Parts: sequence; C-alpha cells; structure tokens
Amino acid sequence: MKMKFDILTLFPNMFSSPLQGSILGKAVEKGLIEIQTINIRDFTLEKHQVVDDAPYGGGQGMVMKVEPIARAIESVKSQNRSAWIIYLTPQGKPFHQDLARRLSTQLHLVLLCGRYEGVDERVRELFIDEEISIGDYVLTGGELAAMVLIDAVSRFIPGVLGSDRSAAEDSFFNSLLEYPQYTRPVDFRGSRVPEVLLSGNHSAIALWRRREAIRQTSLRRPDLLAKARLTEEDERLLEEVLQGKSIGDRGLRNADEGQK
Ligand code: 4FV
Repeated sequence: MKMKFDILTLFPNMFSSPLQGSILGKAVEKGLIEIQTINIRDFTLEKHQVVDDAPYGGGQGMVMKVEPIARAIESVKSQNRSAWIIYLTPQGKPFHQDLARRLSTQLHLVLLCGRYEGVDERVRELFIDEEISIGDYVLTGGELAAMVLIDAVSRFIPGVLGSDRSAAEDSFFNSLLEYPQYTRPVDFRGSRVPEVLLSGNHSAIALWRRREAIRQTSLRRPDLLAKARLTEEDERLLEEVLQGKSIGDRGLRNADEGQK
C-alpha cells in the first residue's frame, strides 16, 4: 500500500529538489510513497492572500492565521477523513527512530509547516493530531523538519531502501549506535582495517561489530545504553568494554572456540 505525505506549507518549492533523485525520488517513481505539497496561501479568500497577522497582546513577529490553515486541512480531510495531521514545532514531542517506525504504519500523513512565530493556537486545539519536534533549536520554518520526518519514515516503507535492506538494521535499532564501518584500502596512511573484518569469519565479525556498537554507545550515548535491551552476551561484552579489554585477538579467539 502506497504511503501518502501531504505537506501544508507557504514554500512548496522548497520540496522540489530534496525529495527528487536519490532514494526518496526513486521511491516516488516506484510508487512506494507519494509526496504532495499544498500551498496554504491558496486557501486565503481575500485578494491580498494574507496568511499572517500581528499577535494579539503585542510582541515581536507575526502569527500564521487560523482560517487559511483550517481550510487547507479540511480540504485534505474531505478527501480522506483518516488523514493524520502533524504539526512540526519545537513544542512537539522529540522525533526518534521508534516514532518514525510508528508513523510509517500510517497510510496518510499531513505535515503542517509553521513559519514566523508559529500558528494561531486554535489550529492546534481544533485540527492537530500530533506535534513533533526534530530538535531543541529554532528553525526559520517547519519545512526542513518535514523533510527530515519524510526521509526517516520512508526508510521503513518496504522496498524504499532496496530489496535486501531494511531500516531494522539501522543505528538506534534496539537503541545502539552503529558499529564502525570500513572499506578499501586496507591500509590508509598506516591505519589498517581491523584484522577480524578481513578474516571472513562471520561469527567473529558479528561479535566484533556487536562489541563495537556497545562500545560506541557507551562512549558517545550512555543515555541510549541505559534504555537498550541488552542480551546476556551484550552484558558480557559491555563488561569487557568497560574493563577496556582489547578487541582484536580476543574477538577472533572467542569465535573460533565455538567452532571446535
Ligand atoms: C521546528 C523544530 C522549528 C519554529 C518557528 C518554525 C520553527 C517557525 N519544527 N522541530 N525544531 N520550527 O524550529 O520542528 O514557525
């Protein structure tokens, strides 16, 4: 079943190039996802097409008016009542891999991109199903956040990452960071690819990668390690890592043991 993204924005052209070409562009060509931009300005009634106004109570900046956004959302809802309306805003819940996976089970996402100081509060009260933030910083608009969401969610759509790949192998799957990756040359200015990766010994390689994922996570994101579901073997590897046991040889040795 194709997944549909409707993007409500004042700058539809921003979406032309980022979503063309590359993996997302191919996914659109393959009919796996559909991305449509809807210009909120097309839903203004008066000739000046005003979409923002000064905030009641004074203060800096402008606020996006409720009426054009209401009409735009109602026009989408008139085509599909079960469309899920998301507002990208710093006040939203933090976006993360599990949320991306959950959203990928929806068939029709509508992404509202704010501008200026944001939208009139009645938009949130009356029309928004979920508010999502891509990070604790302020953007000039929600468009880039919408692109981030579309990219991360689309990776869970079967076939988007290519036949053999699935987003399930990614970083953050089971909330561990990715293990180090290497490719040719074996030796770059004296820095060599770890022997185990050249050994062809797949169980030793898997063990090394697991240990490195745990090491990288414990070094860089201990907060993630705290919520990772670690197996008994993972706990053992974590112990090793914390005791700073060397990787190389132990890894190879261990793996072979099993085979004898
Ligand atoms: C944002 C974020 C974000 C706030 C004011 C748009 C801007 C302007 N959206 N995650 N961080 N939005 O900064 O999602 O209206």
